[in-house]
Amino acid sequence: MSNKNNSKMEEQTLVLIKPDAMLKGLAGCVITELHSLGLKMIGLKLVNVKKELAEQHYCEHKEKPFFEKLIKHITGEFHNKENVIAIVYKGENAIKKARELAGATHPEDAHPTSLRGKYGRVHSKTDCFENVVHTSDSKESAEREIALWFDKKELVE
Ligand code: FUP
Repeated sequence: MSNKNNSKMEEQTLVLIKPDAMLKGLAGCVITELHSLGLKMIGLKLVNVKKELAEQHYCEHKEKPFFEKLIKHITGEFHNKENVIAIVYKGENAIKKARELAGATHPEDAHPTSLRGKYGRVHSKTDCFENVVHTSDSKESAEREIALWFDKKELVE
């Protein structure tokens, strides 16, 4: 019998495996850890991130001093032009669960067992937050970001 209350809690979130993690060969391991959250993967693709998509994705940070670096990071300019893996997960509290696994934005603040705590760093020469993954921070952001990265028909529901 289906539980109507459970379906109300279902949400979707966007996860991006960033170029630093791709260059280090961490994609498989990141996906394995995400699998442990018990969420359903409903979309996945490899993206060669162009400046326009990067700027749209991070539009809320447009005025921040680190914006340019952020764009260089996600477009792979710091990491040998690496691509990004974009994934949509669906499930109960998907947004909170994915963010907890990711850890705090600054890798040194991130819990040591989180993805950013384990695999992230701030590069001492570029000052880039090599923080492994992006995960949506709210339902509104998730909806906006998923629509930006995926066509509806690319999601398997
Ligand atoms: P998060 O939601 O944890 O990815 O963090 P934010 O949306 O606050 O920041 C987006 C990205 O900006 C982070 F992935 C890293 C980068 N950033 C910096 O490079 N410097 C800063 O001081 C803060 C954020």
